[in-house]
Amino acid sequence: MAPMTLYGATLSWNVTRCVAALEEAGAEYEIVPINFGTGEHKSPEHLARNPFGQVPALQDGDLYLFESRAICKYACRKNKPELLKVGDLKESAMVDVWLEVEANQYTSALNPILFECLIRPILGGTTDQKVVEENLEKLKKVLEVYEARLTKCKYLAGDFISLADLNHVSVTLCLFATPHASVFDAYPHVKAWWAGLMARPSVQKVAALMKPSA
Ligand code: GS8
Repeated sequence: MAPMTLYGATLSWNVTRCVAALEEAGAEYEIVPINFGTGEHKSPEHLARNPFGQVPALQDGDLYLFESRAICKYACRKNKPELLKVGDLKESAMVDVWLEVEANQYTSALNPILFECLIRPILGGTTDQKVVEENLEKLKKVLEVYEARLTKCKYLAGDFISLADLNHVSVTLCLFATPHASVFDAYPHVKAWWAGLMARPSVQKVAALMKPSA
């Protein structure tokens, strides 16, 4: 079977979110970088893959997908459905809950921090510390909920690894590239959960790809 193609540079945490899922699912895939510098993401070829002119996009034969979390779910359904607990009504519902929490609580607090600390300086601007501080406070409130949850079970959806955990990987690796990694220190169960994720070969692969020299 021909490998899938993931379009987008691995400096983007939306792209590496997909890499974590593809790796953990054991999917065959290749990565084709898209050059923002030349505006390739707005070219007709790429707009045919992602009509919003964004990365990532995935091609699998005649199927084209965009939206990183939809791509992640597809990789799991195709290659390792147990990462979604397909077939188990209650466990799959818990996976869905924590997939939503990742997108709407965790990453929505993290995104402005990552943008201010990692992207704004590349664009020639200066980090807005007020935005960072406000969102660190939001993140701490979210992490309190995670700490309580991870006191009861090993992973977010239960005592099993799922896509809900893996979807946290790319943005959390980025958080550790900012000066604010110590925000995790107050949450021992969150730290242990993260250490467990970091030990997985799939996550190691993502971490290696996100290093600028990779
Ligand atoms: C967001 C994609 C996105 O913002 C997803 O796939 O999860 N909800 C979508 N992609 C950015 C890359 S930065 O990580 C992008 O392509 N930006 C270029 C642009 O919007 O022009």
